Amino acid sequence: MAQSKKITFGLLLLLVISATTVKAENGYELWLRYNRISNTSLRLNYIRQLSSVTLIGHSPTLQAAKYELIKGLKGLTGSKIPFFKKQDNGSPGLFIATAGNLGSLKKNIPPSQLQQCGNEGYLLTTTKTGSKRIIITAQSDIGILYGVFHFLRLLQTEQSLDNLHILSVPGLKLRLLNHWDNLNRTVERGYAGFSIWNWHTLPAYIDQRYIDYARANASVGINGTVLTNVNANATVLTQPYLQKVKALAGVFRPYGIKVYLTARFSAPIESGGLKTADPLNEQVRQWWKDKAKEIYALIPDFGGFLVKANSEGQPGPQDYKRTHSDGANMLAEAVAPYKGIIIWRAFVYASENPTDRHKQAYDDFVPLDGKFSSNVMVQVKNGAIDFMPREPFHPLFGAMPKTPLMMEFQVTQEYLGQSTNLVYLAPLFKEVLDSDTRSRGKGSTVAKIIDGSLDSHTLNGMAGVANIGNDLNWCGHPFAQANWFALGRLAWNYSLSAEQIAQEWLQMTFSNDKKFLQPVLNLMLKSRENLVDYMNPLGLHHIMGTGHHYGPAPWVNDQRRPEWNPVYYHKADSTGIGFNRTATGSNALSQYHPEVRAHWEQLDNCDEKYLLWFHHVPWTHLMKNGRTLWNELCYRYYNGAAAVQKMQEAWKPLEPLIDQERFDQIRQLMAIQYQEATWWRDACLLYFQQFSKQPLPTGFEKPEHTLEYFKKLRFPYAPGN
Ligand code: GCW
Repeated sequence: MAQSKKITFGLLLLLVISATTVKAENGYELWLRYNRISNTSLRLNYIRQLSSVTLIGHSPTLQAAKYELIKGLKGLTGSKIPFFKKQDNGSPGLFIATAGNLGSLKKNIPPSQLQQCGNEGYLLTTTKTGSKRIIITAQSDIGILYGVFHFLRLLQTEQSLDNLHILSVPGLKLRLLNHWDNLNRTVERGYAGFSIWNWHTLPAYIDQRYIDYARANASVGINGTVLTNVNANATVLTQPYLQKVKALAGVFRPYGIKVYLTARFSAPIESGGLKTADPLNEQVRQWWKDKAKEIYALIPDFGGFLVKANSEGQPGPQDYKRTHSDGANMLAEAVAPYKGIIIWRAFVYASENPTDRHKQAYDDFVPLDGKFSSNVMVQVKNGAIDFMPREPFHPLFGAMPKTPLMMEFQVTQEYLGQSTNLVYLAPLFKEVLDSDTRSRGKGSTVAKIIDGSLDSHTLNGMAGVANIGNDLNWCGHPFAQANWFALGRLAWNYSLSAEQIAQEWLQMTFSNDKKFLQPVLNLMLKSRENLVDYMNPLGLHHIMGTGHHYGPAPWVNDQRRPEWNPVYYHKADSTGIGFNRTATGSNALSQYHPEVRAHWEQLDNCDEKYLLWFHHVPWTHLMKNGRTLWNELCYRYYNGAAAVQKMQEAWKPLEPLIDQERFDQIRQLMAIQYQEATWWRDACLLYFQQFSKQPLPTGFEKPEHTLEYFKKLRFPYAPGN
């Protein structure tokens, strides 16, 4: 008797322990963890509502949907739910089929809604009559897969499944990742290890990571991936590499993801043995046509080429006195028979050109509006300089109505703390998308330019420079995963708020516990503004370390090209600081619509976020809050760094609420972030102080090191360079 009591007690203890310990996690599962739902009554309710799953059809895409459901439902509910594949057998539960296979259930769905689903959209709905059914339907298999991921997300975020009625259709057609991955597996501006593409073992070896990458992308609606760096290598266009690309395309296809490659403009010379790459040369044109034919024979749904030309040393049509449109149209002609597209980047600037770098892309591209073939898109970075922590929107948005413009955001945090800083980027993305270009009257937002609605373009899209590498947790910083997630979610639906997306991601990635969610949500939402304060307040930009872009280096003035020097951008001197881009300066402002200009043009009422972006401002200038510019600069830098300390404090008490592994990783990274924030603060203020000749406002702690100390710091092996 005593013995059996002991055993029961032991068992109980074990049960209690297993119910309360949080499982070990390394972040590999991303937001697709499918951990057991901790709210028991909710979990039991789900099990009741999902007494069976019927999934009609067996294409590879539907198989992927089924795999995800089996994995997801088992993990989330802890119960093995029976799966059926027969036409309606009447069982209550979840019923999944494309419109054509809905059978008698079709009467539950208004035909107009099915129509609206289009190629990729889906509908989640609950039947009103008969046995209770939850239906996931779409016009296409990929719509079903997207619907399944949405459905799982409802469970992961503990939503009610009663009376569902969700119709979801993507707002943008092309939702792409751009990998800046080299064939030797280094990643330009990659801070999460080496490239996930193991070119050496492809095509024979399919790493599980490729499949999990596709799952993660499909779960947020990403439907294309450019595998290679825009600083391109023609080798990827050779037959052995195309075989490898074909293998990846085969993995991604069921997940609705097309592959794209970057095309090195001089490939006909390097790889084809021709003497020229002149886009008007017949042999060159034929070479690209043959190449396209070769690629499409292997990969019939190949997306097309992304091209960086005549920028930062890359070859391009201007080498032959041709224009960007000549170059793009030649490639467009080669892929047109296969419905391929060309994405031509507008990130161009040249050292021979003395014009403010801010103006160069606009000067080059606006005259070409209307000259691009119909299967060309021009891909424009969100701002005119280069993915700075804060930039005004690129003046090309709204200025090329005859050309479909694709948005290029940077998900990898080249200038936003790389992979040691917790910075949630959705507020940055939203700020740009919501900016009003005024180009076609009030409400001509950047979002409406890129979705094609303002100018009736059918091609439209958004790309994000990926932050993915072969680190165990994919992105280096556990919170960097949120930026990949946010890019996908916004490309699908740009009207989601940064907060909604963060909340979803946190619930899926960490916990549904409100005690965790509230403080962390708060910290994520403030993180980008804090970073702006400790790195680039008030419109400062491009003052980071040379080459690797790690840490502050506003003093650098010895680079070969003027626009590679931080001093070119901040222009600090004894009279003040900032880049005069008004009519008395470079006049980059003239590239914006007069109503936009009006917010920025006058020093006295310029939106202070962009003050030093557009004006050279006296140190004694009075800010709207009454502080002098110098004092405000100090205040911002100190405030930004202090905010990181607050973040650390907010993180500390959360230890019991999540797994130890990720808690510790984040705690350590936050300590690094604090060091880096104070480094930025002290180095920048000591440097600018030489010009302002003013003391730190009273009460601010003195920097621990001298300016000389900061200037001597070297990072020869900083990543991503
Ligand atoms: O942001 C800059 C980067 C380069 C990059 C370039 C570009 C791929 O520092 O590393 O090159 O922009 O976008 O082409």
